[in-house]
Amino acid sequence: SARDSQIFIIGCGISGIGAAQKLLHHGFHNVHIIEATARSGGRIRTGRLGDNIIEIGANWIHGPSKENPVFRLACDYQLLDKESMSEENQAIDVGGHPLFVPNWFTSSGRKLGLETMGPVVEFFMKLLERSQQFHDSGGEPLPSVGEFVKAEVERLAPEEWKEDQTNIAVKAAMINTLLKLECCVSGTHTMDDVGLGAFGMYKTLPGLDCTFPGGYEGLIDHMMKELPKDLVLYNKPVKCIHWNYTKNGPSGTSFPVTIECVNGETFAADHVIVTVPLGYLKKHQSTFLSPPPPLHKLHSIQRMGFGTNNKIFLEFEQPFWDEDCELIYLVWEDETHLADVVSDVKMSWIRKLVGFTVLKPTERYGHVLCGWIAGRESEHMETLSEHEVLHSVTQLLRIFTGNPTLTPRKLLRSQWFHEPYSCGSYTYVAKGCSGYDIDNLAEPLPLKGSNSKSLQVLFAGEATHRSFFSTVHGALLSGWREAERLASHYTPASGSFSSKL
Ligand code: 6YU
Repeated sequence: SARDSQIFIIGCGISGIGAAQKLLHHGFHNVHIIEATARSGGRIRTGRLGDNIIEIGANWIHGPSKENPVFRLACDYQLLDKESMSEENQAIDVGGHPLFVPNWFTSSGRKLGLETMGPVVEFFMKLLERSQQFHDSGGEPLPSVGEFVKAEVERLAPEEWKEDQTNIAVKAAMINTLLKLECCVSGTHTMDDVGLGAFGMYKTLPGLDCTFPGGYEGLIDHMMKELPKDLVLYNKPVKCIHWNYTKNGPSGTSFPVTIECVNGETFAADHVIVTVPLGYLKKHQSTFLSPPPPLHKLHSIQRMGFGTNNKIFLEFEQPFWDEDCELIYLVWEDETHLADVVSDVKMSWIRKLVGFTVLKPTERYGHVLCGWIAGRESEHMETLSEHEVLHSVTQLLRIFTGNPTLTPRKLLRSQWFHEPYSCGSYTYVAKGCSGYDIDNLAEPLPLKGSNSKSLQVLFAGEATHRSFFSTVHGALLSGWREAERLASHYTPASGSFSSKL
């Protein structure tokens, strides 16, 4: 029967796991996941710094409320604390920018107050909100978010900062800090690479972002427990997917797809769901699919953005931040020119480190900070030894706090760009791209209307979700979507049948 078809999913991240879960639910029983590494979870990865649980990859449930499938699963598995599940928490809607209690430190060792910096943050947030509105209205005046925000700051700041002339230079420098923070949020080198027209495509859900007290990977563990033990083939990087290719199977059946692994093993399939990260597809675009995908799909793979955002965790004996502080901003007072990239990556990469989130609650974590750094500066940081990174961060903090003996106890950083099966952190909609590029990424092969057997290669993963790209819930929904696509391929909707009568 149709349910006997051989289905392989490439990648055991949350999108691959989600696809497997739904296919089994629909009664397909020849389902396997082929995973390059020795573990499940992909970019969801929980680690340890001393006794502390830390998130090396995904951090928050963005928009934890009923509509978010990751939130629903986390509630079902009882992985969240009471406060995160409360109705109040679900109802808070901050449009994707949680209002962390901030501390501002500057490169002259000053600590600035809310009266100076609060209005700068508000001013910047308004510009970001306006950047999102071109998606509905079109007619964007500039190609990128970075160019738009910078032009608007130049135009409006004199008026905006007219009343309070003190700290004008530091306010301008603060805009650079906020731009660098947006680079981390979008996972890009510079906001000049993020398309203005498509910026508003990303949708936020209500709910105040929350974390998993026991680690994000607990979600993966629970999902994996519901799948058959031998479903995943680990340590088998796939080298090439040969499609439109007929191989005779054991009982005279023929399969349109053959999966070739790096170790030479092959698997014959009716359908393959590809969930590898966009960064991986970009890097291996000329070899991963044979024949190569049609040009419009290839172009979208090339044009869409996939950048690096890394974390640097630090543990301290004592906090140098306020007790209620949730986010530490670093402001370089000498950066008077509007820019979110450094001029010399090797020498000054550390300037891209925008600041730190404080791991809470303190009773659980002690005094641990998570530093954020995006872009090519972040990719360079990955090439340095842990010792070199610790040295640079220590020097930086001594300057910004004015405390010449401040010394972090421990350090751990992520290296997403050099992870061979991620090749970066997550997707953004690059300059010149639109929702059509995401549709092209998601479009199955062969294309509709071809004479070959359909739905040979399907595409899921974070990058293929039009409004929730770059998130865990986007990835999960994309896996479910491709499983449903296969299920409805074999079960023509009864509705459409009766409507013909
Ligand atoms: C979220 C968050 N979060 C921080 C950091 C990172 C990410 N995300 P996977 O890669 O998981 O799986 C693919 C598998 O394929 C993998 O196991 C590979 O080993 C395997 N594979 C590859 N090649 C193969 C081959 N050849 N053969 C076989 N197997 C192969 N998301 O919701 N909250 O806080 C963060 C964050 C540092 C790196 C995140 C966050 C992104 C998610 O982690 C990610 O989307 C999913 O885990 C991907 O799952 P998957 O299955 O698709 O791939 C306005 C506007 C702007 C828009 N952006 C704003 C949104 C903010 C985004 N937030 C991110 C922020 C953080 C901090």
